[in-house]
Amino acid sequence: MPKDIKLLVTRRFPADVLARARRDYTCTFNDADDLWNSDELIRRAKGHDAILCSSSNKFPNDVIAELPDTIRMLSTFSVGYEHLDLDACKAHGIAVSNTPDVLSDATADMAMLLVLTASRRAGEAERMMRAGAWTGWAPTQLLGPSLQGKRLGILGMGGIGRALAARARAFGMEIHYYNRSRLASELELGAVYHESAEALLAVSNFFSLNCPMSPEMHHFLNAERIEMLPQGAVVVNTARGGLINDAAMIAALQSGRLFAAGLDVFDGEPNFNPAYRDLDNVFMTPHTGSATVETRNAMGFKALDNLDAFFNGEDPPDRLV
Ligand code: 8YV
Repeated sequence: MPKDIKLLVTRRFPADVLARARRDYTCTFNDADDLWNSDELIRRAKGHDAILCSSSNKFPNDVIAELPDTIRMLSTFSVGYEHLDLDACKAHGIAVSNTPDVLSDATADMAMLLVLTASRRAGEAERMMRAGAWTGWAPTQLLGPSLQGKRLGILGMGGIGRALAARARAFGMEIHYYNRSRLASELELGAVYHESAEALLAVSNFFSLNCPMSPEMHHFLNAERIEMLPQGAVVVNTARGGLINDAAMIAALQSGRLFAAGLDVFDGEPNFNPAYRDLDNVFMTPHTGSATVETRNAMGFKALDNLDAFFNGEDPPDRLV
């Protein structure tokens, strides 16, 4: 690897990832792990050939346009790439790659965790224990719906959706899905395909968002679509917060139209609608779907593999542009 390639590393990624980056590139690191704004990103990019970033770094059209001409590649440490304007990158001759597949299992684990914690009221239970408010076992204490025999609707049957399906099958759930295209039967494994997202909503006792974020999907789960879900459904989101209209979701959780929600991602995160904090039937985690040691290392190594390929004159395996 040409050590003279200058790489800007925007976040403090896991130590083994940084060590490999340091070994192979001339790096500028962000030891404080500050979240640089657009102006800082542009300023710090000067004198570099490539950027290793995360989805917390936003590269819309105007930022891409202001990047120095020396930048030839953006490698994002994420499967999602809605934070990068791909058209603008293409127009400016900047290659882009992401890190698919390696985080599917960890993210599906988190989705399953949210299915369980939301339906079995784990947040409420834990708060009760910590508050010393448990007065003893009771026959109807903290009851929630069983998973067995229930329909889990998965919106987006890519790697994460399929990994969630495998887990949910083991819990006795019936898998339903909507995807842009129907899967081959060896990938479908008996899951029931629906012709539209709306048809999927209508059968989903449990509904999991596992699709990419795009302008068309902004606030997909709005009041109208929540009404399509069966009464008392449970919603989980490990994809992107912007897929949900929070006001509609909060109203449905307050009224009991939805039984519960499990949320790992939030519109405008790290800020989020404070009304969620007052809802007992919401279980929340801070965007930690891929947060296992092995997964975060694998994401970093994949991001570096893509950079290595590009600067060796090969096509990056996960090239988006
Ligand atoms: C990351 C994610 O933790 O990969 C993604 O798209 O949302 C998460 O796995 C985060 O985005 C890191 O950039």
